Amino acid sequence: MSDIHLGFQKHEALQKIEQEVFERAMDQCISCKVDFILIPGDLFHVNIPEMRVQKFAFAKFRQIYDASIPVYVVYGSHDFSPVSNSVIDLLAEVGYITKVTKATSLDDGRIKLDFLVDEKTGVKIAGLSGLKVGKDREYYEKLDRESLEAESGFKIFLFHGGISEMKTESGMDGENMPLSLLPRNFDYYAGGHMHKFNSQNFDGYPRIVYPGALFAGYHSDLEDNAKGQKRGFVLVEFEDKIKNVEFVEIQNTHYKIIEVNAENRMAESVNKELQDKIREIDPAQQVVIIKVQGEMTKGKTADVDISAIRDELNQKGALVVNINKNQLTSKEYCITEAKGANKEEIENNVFTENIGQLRFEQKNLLGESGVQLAKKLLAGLIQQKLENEKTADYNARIKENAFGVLGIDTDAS
Ligand SMILES: [Mn+2]
Repeated sequence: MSDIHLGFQKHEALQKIEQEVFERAMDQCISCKVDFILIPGDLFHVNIPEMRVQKFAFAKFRQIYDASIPVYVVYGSHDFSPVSNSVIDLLAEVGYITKVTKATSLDDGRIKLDFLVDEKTGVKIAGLSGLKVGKDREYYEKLDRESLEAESGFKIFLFHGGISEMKTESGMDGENMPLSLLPRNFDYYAGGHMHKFNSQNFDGYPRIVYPGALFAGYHSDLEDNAKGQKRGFVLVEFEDKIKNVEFVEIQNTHYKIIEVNAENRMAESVNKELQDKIREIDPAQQVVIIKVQGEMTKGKTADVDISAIRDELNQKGALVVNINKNQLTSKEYCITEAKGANKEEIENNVFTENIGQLRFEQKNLLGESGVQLAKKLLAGLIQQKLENEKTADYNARIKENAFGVLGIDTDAS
């Protein structure tokens, strides 16, 4: 299994699903009595996830360990740490999982990978972690392939990255590498990074398999789930050769998706369609995903009233309401390009040229005073989090800045 992304979810209801899906997948491995588990990266969403996540992960891996099931892991691009500063390394330190990558630099500059042998089955496993974008390729190009390819026996290669020949997910092409960079002649290639299940055979590469994300690791994964993308892991049966590769679905939750095309329409008619559509569904205990896209003829994108929709769905018991307006624009209000010799000038010009498109009753938000206010607000919002500053403290500080600039009394609310 791969791309579990533990710790990605921010919403409590989704955190619970993320945990349950992981636990059920692991429980199923225990009840199937698998010989071992392979995780080719992105087990965690970040290298050091919050304590809540570490707790349930350690508890589950302890059970896997007690069931005598080895877990072989490489870092993904998310849980990677160049200095072994990842919760992956803690799990490896206590012996619950085993890091596969055993690389040594040869005198000629090439990189030699050693095999690890699974005690019970004698399977030989080698692999490479996913690195930050672009670094992988360099690493693969330096690999001492001959020794990897010549090794006898049943061999598995773990890797984290996209393969151009297998492209199925749009928008990720730039990061993919050619298949030929992988060493040949392994019996099975356990791939991570691609979030949709994909299994293909190529000459010299008999089985390249991406199980895909176990639940969701990108925001778009939830949308894909809502559109019917199945999630789970891959169960592989082998003796001296692969006998069977089976996708095992793990259910996660129930979804409702509402899509509205706002192209050439006005905000009122988009709002009306949204309201009609949400009344057609029963959102109780569902993850509701609302996607509004296209270029409106009139009004601001903020006129598409999502807060009323969110309230109504929450009142009817929706588990989570996700609203995606990323691809919604308006002809009437679009940021015009502004030039300038420096940051100060560019900011000034952007605000001055765009503020004319706004219609507010409060006159101080318009004209020169509006520009000055916008600049002050930007200066207040642009501040970075301080070292060791807690997120809650940072959020409070930024809000205070903004309300201060706008002259809003926060105590009154
Ligand atoms: Mn991933």
